[in-house]
Amino acid sequence: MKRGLAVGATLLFVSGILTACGEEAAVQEPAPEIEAGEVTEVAAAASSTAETKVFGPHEGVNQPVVPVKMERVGEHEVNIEMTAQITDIEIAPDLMYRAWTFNGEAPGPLLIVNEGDMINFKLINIDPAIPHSIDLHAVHAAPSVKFADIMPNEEGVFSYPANDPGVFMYHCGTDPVLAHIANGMHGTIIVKPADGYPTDSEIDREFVMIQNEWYDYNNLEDFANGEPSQVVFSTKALNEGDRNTNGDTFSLKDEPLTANVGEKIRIYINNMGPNEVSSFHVVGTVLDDIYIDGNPENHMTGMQTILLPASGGAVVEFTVTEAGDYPIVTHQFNHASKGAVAVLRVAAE
Ligand SMILES: [Cu+2]
Repeated sequence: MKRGLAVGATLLFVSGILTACGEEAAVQEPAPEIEAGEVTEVAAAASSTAETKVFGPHEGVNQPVVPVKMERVGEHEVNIEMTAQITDIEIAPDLMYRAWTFNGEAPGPLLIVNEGDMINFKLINIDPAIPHSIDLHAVHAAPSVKFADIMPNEEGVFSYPANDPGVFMYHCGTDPVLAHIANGMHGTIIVKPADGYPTDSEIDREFVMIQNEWYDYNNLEDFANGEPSQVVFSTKALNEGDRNTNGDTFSLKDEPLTANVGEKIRIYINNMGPNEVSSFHVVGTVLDDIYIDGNPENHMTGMQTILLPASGGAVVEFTVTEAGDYPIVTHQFNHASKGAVAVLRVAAE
């Protein structure tokens, strides 16, 4: 709404300037001598909606979600196939963002492999306009070779060993990386530890949560020097039937995550940035066990808030001892006030 008003105000302002006298009739609609293109261009600078400002080559491009393909083809080998594509995402009520995505989701689909797996990765770039790529933080690989750009309407195949357990970010690494991440090309890959976590047997319920920021639509200047317009959470399906949401201000408030009193909850959390850290905090409990970056070796206990750098992940575990609503936030409340609040609704058994 606020942005809609801003665009309207800009249009009125521009109309006034261009017609020089600000007659009432001219304010109602652009004067005939104004080229429509001029107005569109100026108005676009203040807008973030897909309807009013779209990267030229992506005008009219809104590609349907393509399910990710993950197939185990051997005891220690998995094939993953993803698309790079352009898809509209609702990031706040009635605010659409023409996101650059993996598979039409932002954050992209959750990837899950086992420690020791060889990942055979195929990236199909169906964006008709620009190259994209995949940078997996979970692997050792030469970026210039294995994270290489895939041109529009082409595909690339790369193999990577996943030998480190944890909760890792993946993202598009194509220049300018900031634009590709801020426009939505990021996600989480979980590499499950071969020997599990020492607290596995205590866990009753688990979720995935991801934090990311949104800025003015495809505005590299705002990505680089501005403040995020929205800071958001999403959840992704860890098991079949779990929810998949995009990074938005409302989904995890309108429809809370749910648990029962007395349960020990595990959350796989990952911060996409692109720019901000997360001070991840669950109101009404203490984080009993924390595995920084999701590695079982990085076990910490009894923490109130964990710091996730841009790209950083963790596994956090806590108990809910009373029924009620438990907000989950980044304790940087300027960011929480921009959307980064989820609710865990705990029912009496
Ligand atoms: Cu990209």
